Amino acid sequence: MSTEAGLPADLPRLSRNRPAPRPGIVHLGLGAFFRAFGVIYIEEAAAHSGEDWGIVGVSLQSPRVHDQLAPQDFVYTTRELGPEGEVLRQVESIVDVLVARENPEAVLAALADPAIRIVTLTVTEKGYCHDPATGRLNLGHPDIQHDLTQSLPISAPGFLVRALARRKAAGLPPFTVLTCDNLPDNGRLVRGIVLELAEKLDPELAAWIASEGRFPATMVDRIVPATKPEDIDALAQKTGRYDAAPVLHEPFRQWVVEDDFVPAYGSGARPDLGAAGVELVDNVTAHEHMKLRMLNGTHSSLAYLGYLAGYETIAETVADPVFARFVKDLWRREIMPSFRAPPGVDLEAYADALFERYANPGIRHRTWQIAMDGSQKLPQRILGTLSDNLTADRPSPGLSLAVAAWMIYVGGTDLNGTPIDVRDPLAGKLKALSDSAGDTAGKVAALLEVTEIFEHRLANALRPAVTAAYAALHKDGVRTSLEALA
Ligand code: CS2
Repeated sequence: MSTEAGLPADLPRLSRNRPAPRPGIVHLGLGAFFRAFGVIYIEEAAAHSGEDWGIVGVSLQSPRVHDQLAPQDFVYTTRELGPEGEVLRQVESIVDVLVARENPEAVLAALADPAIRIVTLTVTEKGYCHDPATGRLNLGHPDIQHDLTQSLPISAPGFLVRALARRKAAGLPPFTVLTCDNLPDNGRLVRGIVLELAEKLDPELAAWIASEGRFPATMVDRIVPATKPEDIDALAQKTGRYDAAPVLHEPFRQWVVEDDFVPAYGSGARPDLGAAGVELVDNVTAHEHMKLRMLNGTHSSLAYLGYLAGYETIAETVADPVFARFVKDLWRREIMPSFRAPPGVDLEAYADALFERYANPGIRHRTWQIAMDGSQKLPQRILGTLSDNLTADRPSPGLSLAVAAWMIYVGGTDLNGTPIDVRDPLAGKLKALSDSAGDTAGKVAALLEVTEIFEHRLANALRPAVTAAYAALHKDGVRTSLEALA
């Protein structure tokens, strides 16, 4: 057997250099992002204080990451890709990986372990089973329906609530719930979802969580493209050791965390995150707004428009001067005026740095990857800005074009008539709505009526500009439509 590049598959696997740390954190949703971000910060913080902060990773559905990491003692390589070269590092803080679908009881037992003080989450926007337009738990969601009646859950909110119930019954303090997903007011959002579910199951439990639980909000930032088979082979070739699950990332990182952890644990409530460069603040809202609107808002805009223009990655997209101009104008004219910068942050410099990060040729971040789950992303990335611009009477032609590009994208066919592989929890519904209307105005109107995404007032106000943008994209193509904005 050999790998794709013809390397012998019996190359030595990675293994631990030091004893595994005692666990203090369970992480739900062990994807590439957290392994290239939170795990590194936590490992640095633990190294600084000399404490053990091992992490038990949980994959909610797929056994893949378990199967990749188990034969290599759960250690893996991170590959930092900068414009001037790369830095490799071996990360050793994950001590076990559990697969919730296969063994939900093991996950609950881990979450109820007295040694666990924090549960971090990266379950993506859709993993919270909420309604993106309102931020409330979607009680009609099939996973929530399941978790309301069965004691072994399948959803992330279900695991949190059932595990908190076990801790309460055992007389233990709750764990701090530290969400690391790109959602607005993410701490308050997850708190609301957990309380809503707990209330349905046991109002006393809900009251206990409300008074004892802590749900600090966070702003997380690092660009982490998906690892491809060729990346695995290239790394093995370089190091002579086989790592089945390396992660790639850009040099930049920023983690801003509200310093509000469960007080019952005293100084053991969290790792010394500040020593690793995490910004511990009282309120993260300003940072969150900035990041979601400036980075994720333009990422999604570039993803839909770039994909429709035939570009595979963000770096390729912004290498086109028409797109470079578009994204810079989007920041300065439509996004920056829509919110208040966090104290001490120069937004012009922030935008310049973002552009450099997008242009990093080492990071092949696919437009298709970012385009995923748009129904869950649009409200906090683009629609909030549009809504604030409306209130202020500020035009938003670039963001309207981005919404129109998303509508064409979820219609399932690109501008050349080629089918698009749309990944979105609402994909079926969105395509059916688009197909049901005969013309541009009808398609735009039908999609604006999806109340999970668009508020009524905003939908009405957006209709003329988005209809015109949709028609222009079809008639003139993406680049000409962008040039017309300049
Ligand atoms: C991206 C984010 O995939 C996406 O939707 O916009 O993952 C983005 O790369 C990160 O939020 C950067 O911090």
